[in-house]
Amino acid sequence: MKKKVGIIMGSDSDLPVVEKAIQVLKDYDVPFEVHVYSAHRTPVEAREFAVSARDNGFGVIIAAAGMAAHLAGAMAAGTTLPVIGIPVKSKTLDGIDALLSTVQMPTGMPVATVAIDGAANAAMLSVQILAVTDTELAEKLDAARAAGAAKVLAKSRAVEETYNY
Ligand code: RP5
Repeated sequence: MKKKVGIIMGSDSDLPVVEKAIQVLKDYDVPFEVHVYSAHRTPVEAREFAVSARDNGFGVIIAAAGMAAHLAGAMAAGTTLPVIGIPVKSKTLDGIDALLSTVQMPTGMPVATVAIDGAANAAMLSVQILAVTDTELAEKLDAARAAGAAKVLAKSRAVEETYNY
């Protein structure tokens, strides 16, 4: 049975960012569930998700939140599954508030924090974690890396042809 990725966001207003993670997981054919649970507004549901995640077939949790972003930390407090935090940019502090709230976890409660609004990388990292025990997924990752490198080298050739003298 393939492990699922749990994607939790603090508000449906985080969806425009979270959709980038959803797309990556679809691209890799990784099963996932998406929920809106807030560390502050619905702490009971958030906690229940975290503590039952391993038994419910999840292998990784991605938590996206903005402002005083305690969601990823709350997930980490409830499970020993790997938790990836996405700090979501807000209007007032450009996401620095969420970045610091997500990344500055106490020892023993790690959250792997990606860049502000870095949802695609959060999903990539979750795929890489699942690929530790999934050869097919690892091969897909290798193929994507090779395709990405080929694209960059093609761009390099175009620049070289235009500007070298
Ligand atoms: C956070 O507060 C959410 O993750 C969201 O980024 C932010 C604002 O939420 P809304 O007021 O838009 O629901 O908890």
